Amino acid sequence: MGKIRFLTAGESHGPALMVILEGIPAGLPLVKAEIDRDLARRQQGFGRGGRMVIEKDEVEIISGLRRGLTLGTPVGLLVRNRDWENWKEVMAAEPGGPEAKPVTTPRPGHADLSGALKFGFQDIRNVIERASARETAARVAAAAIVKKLLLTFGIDVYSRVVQVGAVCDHSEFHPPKGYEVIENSRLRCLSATEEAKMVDLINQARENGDTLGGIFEVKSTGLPVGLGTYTQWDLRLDGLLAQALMSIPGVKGVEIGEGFRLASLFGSKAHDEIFHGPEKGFYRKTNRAGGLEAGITNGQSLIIRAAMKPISTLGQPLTTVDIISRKPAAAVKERSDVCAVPAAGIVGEAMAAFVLADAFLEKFGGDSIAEIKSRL
Ligand code: EPS
Repeated sequence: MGKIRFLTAGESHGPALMVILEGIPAGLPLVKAEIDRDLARRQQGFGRGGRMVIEKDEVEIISGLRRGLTLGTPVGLLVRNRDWENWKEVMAAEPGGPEAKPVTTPRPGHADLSGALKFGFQDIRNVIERASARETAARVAAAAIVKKLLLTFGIDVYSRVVQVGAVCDHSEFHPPKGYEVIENSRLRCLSATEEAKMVDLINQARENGDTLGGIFEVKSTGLPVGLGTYTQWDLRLDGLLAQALMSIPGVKGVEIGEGFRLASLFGSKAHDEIFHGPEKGFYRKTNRAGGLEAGITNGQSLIIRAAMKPISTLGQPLTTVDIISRKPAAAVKERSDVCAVPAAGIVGEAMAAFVLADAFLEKFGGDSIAEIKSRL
């Protein structure tokens, strides 16, 4: 990504998360409430744990904005961790103070063991804190600005949950129809019937000290033809989107359009035939490609699905080995979520938006919103 760049910092139980976002043109209208709205959306979803009762994420805008308009300068954002109050000693930056009990029993599936071995830590707390999905709050804060930029040019990016455990919602989704249902759903799910089954499954997992994963979908509408390119491997938009989505904690698979299902079809059933009409110009009647052909947007809606594995902190811990004694042990039992697929969907919106905005600015970019409008 060359036009839009961002870096986050912050530990899960440190004082705050921060992010610096670069590449936003001058003159984009923005208010804090627009960022807070997405922060709140990320915190929701049936299956979240005790931490979300403590936090009420809210952004502090440090730079890049003046009187409701972006300045074209780096945007600095801060999201404070309320839980910091309870972790001040354990997470103190200064040396001294009472020693916290080290975490020594790595959770299978988490960064714990590989992280401790990689950095030579004797306390897995040093890994947990930054590997935590808490970091995604900073991404979502920055992406709220990027999404506003895209929306200014008619591009919308929106997520929903289509699977929790083995319960699937097969309902058809044509944005923006259904937004209200999804926003009001406990699991960001379009089908109330499937949502109820998913809730039951999450309750069952919670009772058993177990966790669940699932699949979320990100759809983007209003994309112009020609974002991304086939000319180099690292410029293909499908590859960039897959990387961005795979960077979300817990995500183990990403597909575009019909994705893996296409592999089982004959070519005659797999592709989207092309038509032309006086009003529509070139058009297709199907969208199995999910809006991308050869790494270029084709004017259809972009459809991405990402599979999230079950959360690796289990109430009934799995077997592991203590990194100090090297004896068998039960994995550490941190307070955690049972299912966080709806939250991951909001992070999915964020990551897709970064890539799409970058490609959009690559093609139509300028220093100000007015300049981009004239180019578009
Ligand atoms: C997380 C563990 C839990 C989650 C956290 C991700 O936090 P804690 O250890 O404080 O209970 O709540 O997610 C968030 C804090 C968040 O904002 O999404 C983990 O280990 O990844």
